[in-house]
Amino acid sequence: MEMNLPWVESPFFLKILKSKNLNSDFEKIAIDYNREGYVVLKNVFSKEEIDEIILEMNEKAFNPTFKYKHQRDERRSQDLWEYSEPVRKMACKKEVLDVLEFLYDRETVPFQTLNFRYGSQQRAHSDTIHFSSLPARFMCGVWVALEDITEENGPLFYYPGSQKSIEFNFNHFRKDLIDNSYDNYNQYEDFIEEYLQVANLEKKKFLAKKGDALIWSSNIIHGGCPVLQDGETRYSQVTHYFFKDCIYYSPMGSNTISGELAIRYHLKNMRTGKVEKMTYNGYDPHLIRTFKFLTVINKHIYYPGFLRLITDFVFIVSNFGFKHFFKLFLNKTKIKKL
Ligand SMILES: O=C(O)CCC(=O)C(=O)O
Ligand SMILES: [Fe+2]
Repeated sequence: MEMNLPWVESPFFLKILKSKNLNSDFEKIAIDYNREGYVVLKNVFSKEEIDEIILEMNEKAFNPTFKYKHQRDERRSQDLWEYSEPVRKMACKKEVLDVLEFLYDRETVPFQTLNFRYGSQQRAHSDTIHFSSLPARFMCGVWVALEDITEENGPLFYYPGSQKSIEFNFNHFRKDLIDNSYDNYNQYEDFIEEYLQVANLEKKKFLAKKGDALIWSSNIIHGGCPVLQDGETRYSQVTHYFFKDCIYYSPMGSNTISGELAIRYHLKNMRTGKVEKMTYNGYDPHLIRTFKFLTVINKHIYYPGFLRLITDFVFIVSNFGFKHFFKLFLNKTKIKKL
């Protein structure tokens, strides 16, 4: 039975596995991923590939005189791939993409890099709160050690099997109908912490060697351990991936009760450098913006084109300015669907 889920996350996983006639290596990868929610690829990146990236991180991401349009601080920089070919190449490494495409049976859409100089010390979370897809769970992360990871420098931690729980978001623990935003992210973190106290899951740490990678499924609970040695580095690169022919959204900014989603209209595929076209399994979605960035997907609301154009105009000009409106218009991007 095919479901709207990656086959490795399907309740019919074992049946599908049998029908695939895989060799024992691939079979093991699939079984581990299904059961544990992660797999480790040992020694996939060479010293040369890594040293080049560390140089780029120090010369660009963590150099305050280098002009940088994305989020960064002294610990972490987002989307360095837009400035660095070695970073982009790591994110698009064939050996890794082959495994991802095997696990998800769809082409990968690498869309975000995070380069860490120090341990994130991030509290436990699932990436599904930030990145989700329709159909669900077509998202994963790959964490690469750019130096040896020890107990001291804040290793990645994760809870094997936790990906099998539901995709928690605000409607699971908030009583009101408020639209979510990053302002209340800590309520989600508090919730996950309490959940872990009753969930009977084992905590593991990724004590990786330089060049090792860990693939984790969208819903596995993970985070960063405390850094025990002050000032000790933990050079690492994370890439977040979606997969083709999905609708991409962020539950964190969505109203998951009313089904109004914060759609990621401008998601750039780093393999092509272009904004990724969203479809639902290849079918064109009908996206209607309801309020600010929120969007519903349906087939029945009639919303005359000229009305949409007026409200889109007001919305885009007030949020991004005149220039952006014309840029969008001329590029024939999804202005009508915004
Ligand atoms: O590297 C870490 O410590 C955590 C990173 C993380 O949670 C992520 O990139 O999704
Ligand atoms: Fe994460």
